[in-house]
Amino acid sequence: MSTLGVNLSHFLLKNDVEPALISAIESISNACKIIASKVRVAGLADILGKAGKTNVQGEEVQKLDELANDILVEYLSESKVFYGLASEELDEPIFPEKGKEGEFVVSFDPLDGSSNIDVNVSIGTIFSIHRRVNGTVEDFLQEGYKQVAAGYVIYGPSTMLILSVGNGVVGFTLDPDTGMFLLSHPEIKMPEKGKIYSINEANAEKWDREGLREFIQTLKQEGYTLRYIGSMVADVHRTLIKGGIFAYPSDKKNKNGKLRLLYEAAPMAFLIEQAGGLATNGNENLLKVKPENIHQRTPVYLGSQKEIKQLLELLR
Ligand code: AHM
Ligand code: MG
Repeated sequence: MSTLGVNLSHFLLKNDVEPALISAIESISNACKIIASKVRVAGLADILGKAGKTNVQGEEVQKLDELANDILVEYLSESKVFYGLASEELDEPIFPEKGKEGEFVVSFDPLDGSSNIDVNVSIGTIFSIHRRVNGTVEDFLQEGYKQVAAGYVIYGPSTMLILSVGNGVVGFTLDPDTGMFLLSHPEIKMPEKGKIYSINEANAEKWDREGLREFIQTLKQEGYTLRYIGSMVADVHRTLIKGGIFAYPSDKKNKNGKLRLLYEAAPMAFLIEQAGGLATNGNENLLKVKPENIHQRTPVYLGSQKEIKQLLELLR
């Protein structure tokens, strides 16, 4: 079912998503609605924060990425469906008291691109859900293709939830009047080929992967243009909708690049592939990489079929 305007829970029910997974996704979407409301007034929070570091409600003013993390931890710990939580903001995973019988583990980046908060540029929350297998930290270290759901919420001019439960990609827009995520993009399919490349080209001198500079040069000759926001959620969102390529490669200083496998690369790779694109670390499909630790970094190349195939031919 893909009736425009239907709300998230109804959509999941109608698509026969298992009840525990519906609860899991609902708890994430509820936490993200709260984060969206904080992001919307981020500038004000700073002004209010100056008076003794408490806001008008008498609450302590926190940095927004810490706040986003606290909100997610609280909501997801209460939801009973998550046996474990791993966050980019926390050194170790959390195993909530109420999640002892939980069927899933979730990994998330609470507020990706948070260096962009000060300049009012789109940022987001990224999440990845795996099934509980052993009931240990090992459960977070499953390959990306084993995700049962992945998605992100982008806090932009509108707040959107982009989601895959393994049968395509759908998008919901937060309706400020009803406070509900309503289906706005029933089937997100990437074009076979795009016109945009998205990479921090200031690092070009440092890139250590042979063939990458040549690849970018080829795209320029083919008439591609560059768009780079520096906020992965925003850059991937554009790539998902318009096609092209987003990359964060390794370089001489950062041998594994910058982005994290669990919280950023794997969920985005899942969405990109579910929308018909390809995702690689330059050597293998990102979804086949078995993580060795929860905070592991990886080079990332995500995009349309044409660009990723072309890249893989040139990389040495
Ligand atoms: P963060 O998780 O600390 O916010 O860092 C990740 C962000 C991504 O959103 C973005 O793709 C990347 O960092 C940009 O890095 P750079 O400024 O080096 O181009
Ligand atoms: Mg991040």
